[in-house]
Amino acid sequence: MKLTVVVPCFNEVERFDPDAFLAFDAVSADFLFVDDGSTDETAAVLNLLTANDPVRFRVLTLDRNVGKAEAVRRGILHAFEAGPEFVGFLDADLAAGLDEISPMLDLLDDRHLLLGVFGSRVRLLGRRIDRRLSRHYAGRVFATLVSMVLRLPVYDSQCGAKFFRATPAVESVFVEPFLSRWVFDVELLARLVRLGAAEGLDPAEILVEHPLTEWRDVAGSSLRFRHGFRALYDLARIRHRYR
Ligand SMILES: Nc1nc2c(ncn2[C@@H]2O[C@H](COP(=O)(O)OP(=O)(O)OP(=O)(O)O)[C@@H](O)[C@H]2O)c(=O)[nH]1
Ligand SMILES: [Mg+2]
Repeated sequence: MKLTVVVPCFNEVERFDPDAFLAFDAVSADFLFVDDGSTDETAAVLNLLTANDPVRFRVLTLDRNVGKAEAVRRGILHAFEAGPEFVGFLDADLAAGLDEISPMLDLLDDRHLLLGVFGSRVRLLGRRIDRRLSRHYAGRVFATLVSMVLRLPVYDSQCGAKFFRATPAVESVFVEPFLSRWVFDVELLARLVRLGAAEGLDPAEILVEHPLTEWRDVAGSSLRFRHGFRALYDLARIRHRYR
């Protein structure tokens, strides 16, 4: 397949929409669901998909809960084994819909130096970005801190829709476990920037943010207010590690 999309899934039976994945055929893509110890019926729902089409839908089951960051990392490394042209990850709640994949892949197709395309929740005219106001403003403050730490004009590092050119260099970015369970996206960015710098490339040549057409706040998020403090602490650790 051209693209493998890694979908981290933890206790997603309430929010998961198998029909959306079954109906998706905009690009030649397969999906690798990473289930690390869900205690609800998530595994059964995912097995329905793999039974329906074992080529397009695969499940990587991890025996215990390792968190989104590690689930995504393990999924991406597993996806590389099949030698796709592109890899990426997308949240299972489809807050960013499957329709966002095609335009992001087109960017990677058109611009050969690009290594990563990141979905971005920008409230622009003609786009529908529905976020609770509290999350929106907390997100703006966090994004400003991320830009300062990475010295990078990134608008939204945390959006759960990211796609990459499946090169050995990009694979190397996923080899080491991430420092943070919640803000691994920031560390991922720092690693990609470092990768580009090693090749004498400016971040803007290898990375691009793509404003999503639609993003909807899906209830049932595993993110809690208290994780905010941990996220700030992890941001300081990432600054220390990558500066
Ligand atoms: N495999 C795995 N996936 C996880 C884990 N925690 C969260 N996820 C997945 O990560 C994605 C995002 O989780 P959400 O709970 O929506 O949290 P969020 O998107 O960061 O927060 P919102 O912006 O409020 O939606 C979903 O696909 C979850 O299933 C985990 O421990 N293991
Ligand atoms: Mg979500």
